[in-house]
Amino acid sequence: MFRGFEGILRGRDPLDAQQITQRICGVCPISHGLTSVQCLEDAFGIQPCDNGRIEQNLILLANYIQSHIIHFYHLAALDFVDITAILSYSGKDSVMQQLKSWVSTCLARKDLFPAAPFLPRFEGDYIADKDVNCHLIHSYVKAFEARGIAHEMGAVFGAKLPHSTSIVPGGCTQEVTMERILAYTTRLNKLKAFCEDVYLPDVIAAAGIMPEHWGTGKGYDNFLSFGVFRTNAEGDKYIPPGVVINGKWEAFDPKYITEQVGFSRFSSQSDLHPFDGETSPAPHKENAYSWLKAPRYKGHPMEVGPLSRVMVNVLSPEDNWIKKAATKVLNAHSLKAQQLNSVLGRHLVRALEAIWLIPYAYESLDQLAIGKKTALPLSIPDKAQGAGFCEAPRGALGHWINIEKKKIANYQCIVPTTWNCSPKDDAGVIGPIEKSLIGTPIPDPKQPLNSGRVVRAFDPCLACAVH
Ligand code: NFE
Repeated sequence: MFRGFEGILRGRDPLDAQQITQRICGVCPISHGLTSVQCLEDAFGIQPCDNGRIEQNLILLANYIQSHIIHFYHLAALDFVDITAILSYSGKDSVMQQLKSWVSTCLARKDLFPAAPFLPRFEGDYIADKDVNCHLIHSYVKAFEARGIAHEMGAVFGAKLPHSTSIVPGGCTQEVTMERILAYTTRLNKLKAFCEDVYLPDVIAAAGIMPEHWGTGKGYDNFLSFGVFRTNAEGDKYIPPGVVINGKWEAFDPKYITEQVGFSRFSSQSDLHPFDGETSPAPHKENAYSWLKAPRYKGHPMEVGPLSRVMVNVLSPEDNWIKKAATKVLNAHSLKAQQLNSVLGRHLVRALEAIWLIPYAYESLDQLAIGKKTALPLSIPDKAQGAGFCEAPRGALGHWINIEKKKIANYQCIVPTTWNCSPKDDAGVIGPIEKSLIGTPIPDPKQPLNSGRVVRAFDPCLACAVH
């Protein structure tokens, strides 16, 4: 659904931007808030103080873990898990028993189908083993609790979640106290256990049962990452940025980003850099088939997301911790880096990222300075331009602002799913998910289960993509 956030922002106080853009989505609001704040910091000519920067990272990190868990269990797992296997559940867990009764009601009452979250579904080659299914359904239920813990953890420094009220250009308004550090740490301990003992083993178990999906969903060999988690005032990032085009690494330069609208429902001029971007909806435009613009880097469609964050670092000429960690996992599972460009590869690197970020969270908590300032004074310039580059859980997120007379004159967001779900560009070149669908085996065209598996492995969010 087109909402027109860019239009909503025009004419407003620049400080409203990080509150309004967080409303683009309830799943990744922190990424929008932080990208907006970085965009404003760039326009205001300020850098966050250390405490504020670390708090921002910790809020985002909590949102990453929440988002990765929701994706695997609540958005994608039922592409693999046979939910009807719960009918054979004979254990005592009360939530599992309730679920069993609901699924059995859904099967008996066909008239309830449109309202049910689990059925109807495409029929096909779900996991056959009933015990494995029941184990994964149990994890599905536990994952709700884990997501709740992650939201609480983000709210420690974010003041509330989903939509944080504490993030500001230059830092964060939550003071650093021992109570807050402990509140975050106790929740992090629980999430560490969930990610290590449940999430990653479940992904590996599902992959072991359906190894054919190492070979489905291959996209372009084009990967883009803006890098994320600022480690200092110089702009270094814990997950470094990078670009891979046709398998070849290069450094990221924001000047190469444009958006094309040849097949998009916009009458705006095509191929504009976001500083000059326009958002003029044209619902009835001939040949247009999407509310998404087609973002391009040097004219190429680019995949974004956890896989891109890994690939730009694995293929980087620089040594870095991601390359080391990824190589270790690839060797342990006898996999080649190219095999990650697949349905299972996208699920695996997402789960790995959740685990890899946990030691960084502990390290960041240690760096907080109790009682020291968390934000800086700021003033809004009469006229300025700024850009913010961050990584949302689903990939590269950029915001661009033009300020005139202390108000927002233009604001543009290019969002991860806009990259991944991009329609054709002006030259008719298809987007990354379109590309990854080609060649997908669909044994029964009436039950295109595999197409759902390919698309959902990217973790698309259309609310974000269209905004
Ligand atoms: Ni609505 Fe989002 C993430 C952003 S996806 S979830 O992650 O930004 O386009």
